[in-house]
Amino acid sequence: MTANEYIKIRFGRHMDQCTNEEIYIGLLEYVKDKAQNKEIKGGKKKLYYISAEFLIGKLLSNNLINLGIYDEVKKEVEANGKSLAEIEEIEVEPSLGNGGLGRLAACFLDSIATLGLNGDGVGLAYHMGLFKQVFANNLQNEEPNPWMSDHSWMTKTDKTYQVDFGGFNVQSRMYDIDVTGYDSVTTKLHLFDVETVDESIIKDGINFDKSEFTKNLTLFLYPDDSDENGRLLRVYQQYFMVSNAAQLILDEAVEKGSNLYDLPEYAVIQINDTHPSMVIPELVRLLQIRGLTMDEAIDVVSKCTAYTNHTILAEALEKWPIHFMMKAVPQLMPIIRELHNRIAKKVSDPDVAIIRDGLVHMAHMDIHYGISINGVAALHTEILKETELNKFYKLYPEKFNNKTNGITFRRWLLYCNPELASLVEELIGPGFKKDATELKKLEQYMNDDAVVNKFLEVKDLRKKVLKDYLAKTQGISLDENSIYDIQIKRLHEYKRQQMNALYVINKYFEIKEGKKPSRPITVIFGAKAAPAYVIAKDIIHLILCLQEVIANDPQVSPYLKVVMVENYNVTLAEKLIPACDIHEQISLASKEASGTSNMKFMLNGAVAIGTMDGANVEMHDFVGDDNIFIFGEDSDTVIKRYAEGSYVSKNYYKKDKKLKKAVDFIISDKLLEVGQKENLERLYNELLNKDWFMTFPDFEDYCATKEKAYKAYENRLEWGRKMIKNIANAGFFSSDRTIAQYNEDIWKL
Ligand code: GL2
Repeated sequence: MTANEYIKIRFGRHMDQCTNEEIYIGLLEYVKDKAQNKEIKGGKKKLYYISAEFLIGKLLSNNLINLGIYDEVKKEVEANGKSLAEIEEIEVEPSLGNGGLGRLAACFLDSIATLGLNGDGVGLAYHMGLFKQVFANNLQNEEPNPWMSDHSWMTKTDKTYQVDFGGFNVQSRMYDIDVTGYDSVTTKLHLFDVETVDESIIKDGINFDKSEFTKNLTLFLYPDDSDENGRLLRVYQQYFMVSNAAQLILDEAVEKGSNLYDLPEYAVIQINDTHPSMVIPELVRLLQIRGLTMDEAIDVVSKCTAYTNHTILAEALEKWPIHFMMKAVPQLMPIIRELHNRIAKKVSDPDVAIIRDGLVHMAHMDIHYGISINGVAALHTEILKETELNKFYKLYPEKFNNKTNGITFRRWLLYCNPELASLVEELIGPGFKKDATELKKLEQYMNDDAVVNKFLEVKDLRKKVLKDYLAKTQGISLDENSIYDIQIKRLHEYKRQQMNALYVINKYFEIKEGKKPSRPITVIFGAKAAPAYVIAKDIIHLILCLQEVIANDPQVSPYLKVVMVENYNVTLAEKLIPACDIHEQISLASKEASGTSNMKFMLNGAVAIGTMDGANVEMHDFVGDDNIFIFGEDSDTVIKRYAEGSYVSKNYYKKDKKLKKAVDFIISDKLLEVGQKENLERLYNELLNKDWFMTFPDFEDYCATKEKAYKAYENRLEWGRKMIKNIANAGFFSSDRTIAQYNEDIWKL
């Protein structure tokens, strides 16, 4: 049945008589039907990828592409005088993630299905997801982000479980989203929810009564944890997620014939960061209820789980106070104590203990009781082995391995940049769609000027598309002849958006002094700051103030523009990335575990300005010095400086006049005209007295490297060659490669 015929039956009318809403609903149901027909038949062993986040993005076009019916449906829609792009706008992006970690989980599901592996995702159905960002008075405000509706990709199942907390229990419900593989099978994303959740308790912005746990359990992703109830809620959420997952895992194994002693033959669990770590004691607990002894249960579980570490920042290596655990999940504490004691008997070093100073170290539990621990880029894994987790590495060298992150080329090339995809196909054939390493064949065209010009033309076209999109959706006007210099990622001091902002200030002064750039520059930011992360919000404030001051300065505005897009999300990324000329990957070396937007930009022919951090290092290995702009101190220098505790930001400020002038501008009258004194002064003082992520030592090199990049951009043909070199070498960063490696080394499905 064609989409047209389906819609005719569904609405009793031909497509051309339907509204866009009706066509959207019709297509959604049509696609769901098709996806379900491709459900994987299953195998004995199954992967459960448990994650607090799945940043899946809109699904209509993605599913049409993966099911191989995109062109056909688009034609049908157009033949009826409608536009698929407009129909897509009706879909609300599910807001089930925050950043790279969540988007990675979504790319992984796509690749798992594409490779035909028996694996499902397990997470939570947050009603409001991550907050929606709204700007007012140059400040970030947070609003609820409702995305569920009657017509959604989620299908209600009849699976429900009881989840017990200290003093109360809840009944869960499982909802499924089909995950279509590219020309392959369909797997599932299982999202758990609880029926007592009550959206009406949300008051002004994203505030709600944090003590009403049965009403707020699945309201928000990462609810504010700046107070005790907020932190408790996070424990409740995590336990709710893993208790459901554990019950599902055991049920499915038993259904397939497991006697539970052989569970490792039926299930492997990937613990994505430490949010799902409680799955270990929960499985031990449930196995005991089902008849295994403590010894047997621990033995079984420790053959089933694997842990991925996504950051060396302490804030993400969760440690929960025992009194929280006693309150929220008292049934787990005896098991966690047992897990702790067994290790303590063998290893006396308190640094590797599971319980220390009244805190339960979740990552330590994962490492002692799992089969694998992996970092997400070569450098990151080395840092884990040599410094952060060195003592664990010495205990279990065989458990440590690297899995450099990847992205799905279906969404991040075929869907988001069809013009580039067809140019590539015209040149090297369609093989790259299934085998990303075939992109390498593009290198043979690097000296063919006619071909190079075609790549430049596609970029120009995508810059125009972005311009139109931002004009329409956010009232922003761009100059498509300017250089689009883009930094889009979570707002965090280690990612150093503040350094980019200082560069902007520096450029502003240069232009005022008459040193005009040969081509206008548009510096684009997109970032949400965690609601309780004060300095991150101050950095957003600074950027928004700069945007206003510069836009209103006729001397500067023809040459420099700052744009901060509102509510940065997957949908915006899909428009920004294909249009980008230069992307900013400027984290403090050693701090960005991998980065994944860097890979998406590379694939879309943008050139990076970056530090030797995360996956930038591997990108540099592939493309060489001429095709990526590397600057700044390396991770060894940075790690050493932290160890010595010798960094004094003020010394750099005093030495470097350009830097001093830029930093002082933060609290200048000019900025205070449009900004808040409190916020700007706080940020100024933070930089001057702390600058924990060391922007000042890298500033000079950063400025010089940006100038080099802007200059290089003017040689259009040479720049086009850099673009091709980047695209041609992006193949390694396909999540199909990453997932194949996970399977080969860890999951063994
Ligand atoms: C992150 C890292 O910061 C990022 O560098 C990495 O690419 C992703 C995926 O591995 O994981 N860790 C983390 O907590 N978030 C990330 O994006 N949110």
